[in-house]
Amino acid sequence: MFSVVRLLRLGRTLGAALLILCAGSAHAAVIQIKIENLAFAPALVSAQVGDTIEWTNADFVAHTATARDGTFDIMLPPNATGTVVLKTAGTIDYYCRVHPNMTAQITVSK
Ligand SMILES: [Cu+2]
Repeated sequence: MFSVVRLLRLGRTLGAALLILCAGSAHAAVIQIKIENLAFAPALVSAQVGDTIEWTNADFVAHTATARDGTFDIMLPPNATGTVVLKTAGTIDYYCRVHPNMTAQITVSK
């Protein structure tokens, strides 16, 4: 026969196991950013570690997505698509090396 104390302990153990399962089951997302008319759209995005950012250049000129901290530097010829997987939490400021006034930001949370 289970005592009440034993049942409570079992419940707590199951609860902890469920929490771990839920934490591990977050699905990575693909976040799309379009480059059009010399601008990143949206310029501000929020993401999570493990998510993928996918840029598509809809302009007739080449652009880059270049992180100021050196995390990534992606060439984007006209009609090209480029991706990066976000590995660490933090704020990433990036810009286009061809048009330095094109700036944008990704906020990555855990
Ligand atoms: Cu550009």
